[in-house]
Amino acid sequence: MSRDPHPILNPETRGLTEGPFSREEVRLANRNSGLLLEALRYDLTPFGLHYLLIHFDVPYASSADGWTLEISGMVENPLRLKLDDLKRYPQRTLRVTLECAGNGRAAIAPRAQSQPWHLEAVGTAEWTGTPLKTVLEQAGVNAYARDLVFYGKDRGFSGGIEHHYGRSLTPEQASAEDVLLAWAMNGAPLLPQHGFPLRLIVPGWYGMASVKWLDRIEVIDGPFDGFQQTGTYLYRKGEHDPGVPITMMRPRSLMIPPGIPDAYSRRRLVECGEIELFGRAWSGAGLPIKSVEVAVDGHWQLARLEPEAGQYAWRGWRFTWEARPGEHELMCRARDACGETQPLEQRFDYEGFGNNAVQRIDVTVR
Ligand SMILES: Nc1nc2c(c(=O)[nH]1)N[C@H]1C(S)=C(S)[C@@H](COP(=O)(O)O)O[C@H]1N2
Ligand SMILES: [Mo]
Repeated sequence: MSRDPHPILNPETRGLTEGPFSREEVRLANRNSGLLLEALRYDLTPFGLHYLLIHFDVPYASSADGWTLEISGMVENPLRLKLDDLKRYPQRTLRVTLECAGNGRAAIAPRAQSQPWHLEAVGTAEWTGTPLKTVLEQAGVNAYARDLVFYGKDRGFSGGIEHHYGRSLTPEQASAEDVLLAWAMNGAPLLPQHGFPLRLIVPGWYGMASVKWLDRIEVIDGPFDGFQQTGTYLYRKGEHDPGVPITMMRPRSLMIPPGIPDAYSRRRLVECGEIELFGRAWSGAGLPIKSVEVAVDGHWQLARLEPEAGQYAWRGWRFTWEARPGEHELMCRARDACGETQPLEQRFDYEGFGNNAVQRIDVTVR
């Protein structure tokens, strides 16, 4: 039997590629903007500089008035909450660094055909909302529940499967103190692209868990097998590897490229003398950063850490570099409280996930 060649229902399997970026990758890169690395300077990423990852289309919501969050399935009291109802629960504000699990994908060779991030899929914001736990207590989650599924209003196709963006957490993960139903970012209503009017924030996890445009929570008695849960966001060595689900962020540090750039190549020119390098470091699961090291031409030295700014927020670091004329390579790497550190070379992952290899910056000093 010949295969239906329909490009949406039976898409060509996306494989691995090398060399030039495809038209599709460039289009995705234009939709899903990244943090400008010089914006690592801000403790809180200003509006419009926080990275974006949007699988389908941003759903249109002109105001929060018509929005409801439905909690159904294995609960004693199914709930239908308007945003104003949610705002009557206790509120919390948490400073959280979010990073996309695909950050660094473009550096993996061969690379998965997807959003081609270099290093910039990160940002830090103060998210205000109601602890999910409080609302779940009111709904009364059944003791035999296995998964809570969080659905966004956005819908589309991936791998030939039509679905609303949906991700699950176990009852234990969902009732962690710091998981928020968030309606504000840096003190203002969410921007459309960040999930207006309501999103989940799951601190310490890679970004895919923090479901945007959240309008439905379904409590189910078995493991959720939706596409975004079991069809992707797995660490896999190859197409047929069943893989390991991706959860917490791996440690990473980034530095602001010093000096001035060439507009096209982004190569840096620095004046000789004392240069203050500045960057950020973070890890997952609320783990503190233990150290950041900087290497000039392969020679590693400790950077100075700024005070912590919250359990889930990136931490600033500084390093004074005595820049001498010539060509140099700068690197930085973070180590977290579990002793996990960043590898020098990216490890291979079939879909390009979890690449936390050290950042390398080539600099000319004159
Ligand atoms: N509903 C919905 N939620 C979503 C997504 C999405 O496409 N749809 N993208 C996820 C992914 S992969 C990431 S990395 C983060 C990005 O959040 P941001 O765009 O606010 O930075 O949102 C997550 N939540
Ligand atoms: Mo992501």
